[in-house]
Amino acid sequence: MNRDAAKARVDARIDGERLWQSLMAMAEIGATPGGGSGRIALTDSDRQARDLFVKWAKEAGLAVRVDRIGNIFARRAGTDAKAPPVLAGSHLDTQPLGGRFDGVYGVLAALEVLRALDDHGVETRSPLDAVVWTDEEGCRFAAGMVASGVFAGKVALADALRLADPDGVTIGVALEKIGYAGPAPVGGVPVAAYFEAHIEQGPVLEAEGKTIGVVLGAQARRYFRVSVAGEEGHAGTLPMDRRKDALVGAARMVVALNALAFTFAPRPVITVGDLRVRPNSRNTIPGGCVFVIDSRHPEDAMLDRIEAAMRRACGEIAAAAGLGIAIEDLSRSDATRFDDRCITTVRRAAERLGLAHRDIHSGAGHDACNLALAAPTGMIFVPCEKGISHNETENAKPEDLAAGADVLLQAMAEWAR
Ligand code: HGY
Ligand code: MN
Ligand code: MN
Repeated sequence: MNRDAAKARVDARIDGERLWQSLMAMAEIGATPGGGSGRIALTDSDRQARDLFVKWAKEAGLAVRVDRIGNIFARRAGTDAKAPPVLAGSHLDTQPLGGRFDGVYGVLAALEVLRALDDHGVETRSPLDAVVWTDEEGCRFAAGMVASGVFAGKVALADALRLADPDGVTIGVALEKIGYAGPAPVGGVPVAAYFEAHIEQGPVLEAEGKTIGVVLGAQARRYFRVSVAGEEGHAGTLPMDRRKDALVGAARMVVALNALAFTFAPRPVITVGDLRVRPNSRNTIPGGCVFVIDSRHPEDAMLDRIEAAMRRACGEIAAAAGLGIAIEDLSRSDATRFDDRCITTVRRAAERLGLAHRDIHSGAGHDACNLALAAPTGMIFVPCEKGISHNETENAKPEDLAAGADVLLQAMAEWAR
């Protein structure tokens, strides 16, 4: 290791056992039968996870504050209270049948870094914040990464608070209900840098035997809500040729969207995972069907073409079946390129720690994609078993999780000194 590298390295290591234990304790909240986690945003299990994080943060002597969209910031003071903070975090909410590491790893790795810096008596000039972003997954309120979007100035707070779940409960009401409608303004403050540690949620690092992914950026993503209107009718009496069956129309659209993905190169990913039928009764012909399209591609321009093709395909199917159709833009995130200085910080930290690493792009979206709009941002990936995620069997090795947290410690300390 050269002298500069040795000088640059902060002499502190995280406690891997404490990190692992905190992950396993958090995984007991909203544990699912298949061994995963189910903590939908702003439900009681999300509240319990938040409460546990706040308890640990206070026990670690951190100052905790909550902003108006429920983002939680646990602060370790620096020597200069006025210096812009270095932030690190992720999300505690999960998919309905999610894993024990997606999001929660980045939150608890950030907390572990602050604990370890205390253990080793390391001072930083800037304050350090471990952050929990509200509702990253967007399963319930459909936008996804909405709270980090407000923090980064991409989404208006009022619009975010008005987002409603299928039962009409808004984010604002749900935040009040779980006691996390905080007083602090959302964002609008200078941030020195943001880092997010996350499992890769893909197979590359494990396949190549690499411990650290130096994340260069993330692909573009667009969500659309498609509402198909037909006519309710009696399943037993209405002849087949006189029906306006909204579910049959929607099903044809889902199949067409899937086929569309194979007609572009490089291929996008197009998914319909959320589909609701009205009135959802076995002996009533569906009069309405609403589904969400999740479409992603590395290039924005290609996603423009893919969006036009998707709108055309759905429109033609609706017209041919005499169905009404409305396609609403739910949320979009352009292709993200992280800050070159943060990318170098992560790469050098991996090298200093002697960890096998490689540059990588993220197929998944992250709160870091929003933070990148407001501050120098970088991400650290660690392998997960067979690349599986958004699945109860999601798994990762304690030693890889610890290595990622050590890289996070070096990265945060470098930007905070
Ligand atoms: O959907 C995503 O990319 C993220 O995992 N929420
Ligand atoms: Mn995630
Ligand atoms: Mn996720």
